[in-house]
Amino acid sequence: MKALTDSEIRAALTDLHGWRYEGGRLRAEFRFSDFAQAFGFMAHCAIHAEHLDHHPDWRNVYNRVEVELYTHDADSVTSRDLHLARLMSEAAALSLV
Ligand code: H2B
Repeated sequence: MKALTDSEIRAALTDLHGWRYEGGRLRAEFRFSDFAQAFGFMAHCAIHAEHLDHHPDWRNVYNRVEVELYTHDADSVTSRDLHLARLMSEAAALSLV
């Protein structure tokens, strides 16, 4: 997987709301109405992660899920991270309605 340049990453983030590029990683925080919604979101994203063979570093506290995405193999952010970020944002949008 090829590392993306900082400007490629920043350009991709313009239509990925809630994600920021910080410390060499994509980061986002999702909030839900309760733990069940947060965990449901994580279960949904876990299936995507398995399909993509690409896994988030994440932390859940009650209704909050903090996510960091980067590609360990490339020690950088790649198109796979952007792909997973997009899927996670879509999943969160579904759970929030
Ligand atoms: N997830 C992430 N985020 N980065 C990786 O480099 C990565 C991964 N590599 N999931 C995969 C699994 C690799 O370890 C396996 C062997 O394909």
